[in-house]
Amino acid sequence: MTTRLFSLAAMAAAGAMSASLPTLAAEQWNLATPYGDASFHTQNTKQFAEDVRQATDGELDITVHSGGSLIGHAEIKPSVRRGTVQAGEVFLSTLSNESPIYEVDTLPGLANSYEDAYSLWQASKPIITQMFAKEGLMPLYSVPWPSQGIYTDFELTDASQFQGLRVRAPNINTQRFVENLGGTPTETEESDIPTAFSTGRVDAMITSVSTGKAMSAWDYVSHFSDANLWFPKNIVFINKRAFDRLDEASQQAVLDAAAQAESRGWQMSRDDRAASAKALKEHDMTITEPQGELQSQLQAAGDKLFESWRERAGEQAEQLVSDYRNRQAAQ
Ligand code: PCA
Repeated sequence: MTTRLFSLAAMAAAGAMSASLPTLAAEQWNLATPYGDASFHTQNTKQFAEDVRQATDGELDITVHSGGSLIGHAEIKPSVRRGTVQAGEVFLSTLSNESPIYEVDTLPGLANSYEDAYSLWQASKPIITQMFAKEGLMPLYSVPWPSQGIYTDFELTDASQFQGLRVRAPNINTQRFVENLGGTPTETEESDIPTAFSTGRVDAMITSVSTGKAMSAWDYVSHFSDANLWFPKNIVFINKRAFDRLDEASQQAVLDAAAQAESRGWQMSRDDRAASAKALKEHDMTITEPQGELQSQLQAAGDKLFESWRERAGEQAEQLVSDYRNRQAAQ
């Protein structure tokens, strides 16, 4: 024991003399995300980690494990709660089975632009922060995907085309939406999309242009109906005990880098939306906006979803929506 203490002290002294040696106190964190390196979300989160490293002179070193390489999507939040990993990123609406509050960014007709989506996030942030805090978790930032649309291997012109169609959906409300249209929803992780199509498990999918591009949608489908359904978000969060263990300067570095990641991420989402739509067209995909009858059918399926949410959601959700409406009016 004495020897070990002595050698640690000696190493610390040597470290102090040579700036190139890492300090003994450097804290190592792991951050797990289901999304791959091609995703702008992952690029943003890696930049966040880099900013923290820079700001703390390497005292807090966050390794981002992308593409579900460390932990599967469903296990990320429980693992951060337990402290097995210090940080995680999830698709917020995958938590919808825990509370209807987590459904707010997958409700049709509520927020159909980045401005509205941002107001909705501001209105939901206090409640979501409270809910995370109850589990010993602390949200850092949240960034939207571009709005969701429908990929098919034919031109979608009428909701009757959903009959018998197996549609890949990434969360509960997208599944309900597909059911309301008469289709058969299948929950599939983003990374499993190519296999789901190539093995014939799905015929169509609902997602953004970003995921369409990242998963080479043109290999499986020919049309994207840009229905502008909603702007669902990812959320990056940490274990609160791990945060409390950091010294004050490192805590501040995390918070500052998180604020930057949030504003950078919203811009990245806009840019990626434009670049991805362009890539889909370059791969000969046809992009249309739903018109006439189809538009009203999608609207009706969306209204049904919204009404059923209102019934389930309760007072807290009513409050959230009214706060959102006030912010939207003040934009
Ligand atoms: N891409 C992810 C989440 C939403 C999106 O646009 C997915 O489809 O799984």
